[in-house]
Amino acid sequence: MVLEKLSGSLKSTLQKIAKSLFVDEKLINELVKDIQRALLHADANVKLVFDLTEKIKKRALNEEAKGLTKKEQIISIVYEELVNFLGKEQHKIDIRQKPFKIMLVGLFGSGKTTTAGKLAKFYAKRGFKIALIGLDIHRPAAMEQIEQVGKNANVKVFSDKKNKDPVEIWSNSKDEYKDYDILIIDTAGRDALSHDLIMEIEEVNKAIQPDENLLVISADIGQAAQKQAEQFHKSCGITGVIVSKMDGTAKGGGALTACAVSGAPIKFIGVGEKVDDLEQFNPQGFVGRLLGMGNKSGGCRGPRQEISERRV
Ligand SMILES: Nc1nc2c(ncn2[C@@H]2O[C@H](COP(=O)(O)OP(=O)(O)O)[C@@H](O)[C@H]2O)c(=O)[nH]1
Ligand SMILES: [Mg+2]
Repeated sequence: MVLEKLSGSLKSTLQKIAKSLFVDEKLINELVKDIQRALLHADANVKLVFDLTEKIKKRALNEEAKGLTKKEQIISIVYEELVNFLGKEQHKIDIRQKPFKIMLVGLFGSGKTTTAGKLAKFYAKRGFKIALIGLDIHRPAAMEQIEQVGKNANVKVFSDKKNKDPVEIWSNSKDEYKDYDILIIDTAGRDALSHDLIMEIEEVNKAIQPDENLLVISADIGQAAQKQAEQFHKSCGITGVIVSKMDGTAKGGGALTACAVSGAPIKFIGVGEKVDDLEQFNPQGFVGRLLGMGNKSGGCRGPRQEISERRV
């Protein structure tokens, strides 16, 4: 699973509570220290972590257990506050009309093209007809990559190896878009959010008017994700974030919390290089798995597989 180390530390902390003879302030202080250590190792922001653990401590000391044992109550407080920490609610994409346009933006190497293929597969599996549109005109071999990605996901790709104008590439196939339910648009990135990149995204944005403008962020940048999400939001109005490469780094916890605090809802996470390695992000299910609650604890807190958006 992703964030294995964080999960291991949090689980053993909760086990410590479960195994203790009685709950007192000393144990709660220990719990708080353990959680702080675990989250700081995952590169979560120090201030955010201290705010979180302060809340946990206050609630654990002051709230009544109401039908639960004190230990159960504390475990439930940790769960609830971690869910809040990661954005609280799930933010699903509502495919509102046809063709629904999802554009991916982000820095070079963040995982846009790979994620475009994963999204294509994700929605194709749910019965939508998908086309990928390759607008990365800068990176050599970008068009071959998107074609390969489209082949793996078994969907149509619109691209143009010779054209250097992304707006033109988009416009040239416009008549054909009405045949698709969802268009997934892959754009170019740069090494940093530069004036050139902003200008290009703005132009593409104006021409396409995407329904969802999703920023792809690599989890390995940890808490720096906050600044990146805020910068992209300011310059090109993102509607959400996809945190990629959650499988390859211990810093993913920091990236997730940083996005949550930036106010940009995390809609998906990438958990591997393959076309199926994408999950809708649901803070409740995610924290449930992190703490090892899964479906075993009665189901209500486990990962809930979303099938409600499945096409009938
Ligand atoms: N391990 C892992 N690698 C990923 C993930 N998403 C993308 N990558 C890899 O990251 C690299 C850059 O991805 P790419 O899609 O080309 O990034 P782009 O420049 O933003 O289009 C490639 O080697 C991908 O295989 C992920 O979720 N997990
Ligand atoms: Mg790319």
